[in-house]
Amino acid sequence: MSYKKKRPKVGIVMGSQSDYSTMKLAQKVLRLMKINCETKIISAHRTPDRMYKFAKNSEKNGISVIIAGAGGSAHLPGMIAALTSLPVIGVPIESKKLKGLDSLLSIAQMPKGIPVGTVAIGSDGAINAALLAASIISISDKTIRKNLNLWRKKQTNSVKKKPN
Ligand code: RP5
Repeated sequence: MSYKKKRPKVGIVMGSQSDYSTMKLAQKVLRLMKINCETKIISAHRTPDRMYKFAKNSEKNGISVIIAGAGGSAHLPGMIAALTSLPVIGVPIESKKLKGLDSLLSIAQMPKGIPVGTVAIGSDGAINAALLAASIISISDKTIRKNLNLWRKKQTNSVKKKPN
């Protein structure tokens, strides 16, 4: 069975269609790692029922890690983390007015008791969220560990010794 036919492993969610240009980078990295994922638009304030159903059913649906991208007040990752004990990685989306500082602080400053792993603002964060998800999955999946280590090796090899 190909990885695509298996049940989802990583759930990528985002508050708006406008987040997709950033969050599709997470999707791309997961696909490179051969990690199956499902990608959805879920807004904590615009579609609260969708968010509740997604979070409550995530474990049952075979999801191991959730990556949640949100901008502005960015409560989506924290709200999802409140509804499931699966690991949640929050990606702060670069907002128009505050350049994502609002998103970053909102996601990183979760009060004790409900953690959300937080990565960098924007595209670096989306890519790192996927790599972190791969790393979490690799604890119990040798193939993914191999894929992740291969990816890292390629990255190392791509760094030139001298600038030109
Ligand atoms: C948040 O509001 C979304 O995550 C998005 O980053 C931000 C702006 O959303 P749109 O107005 O572009 O739909 O909920």
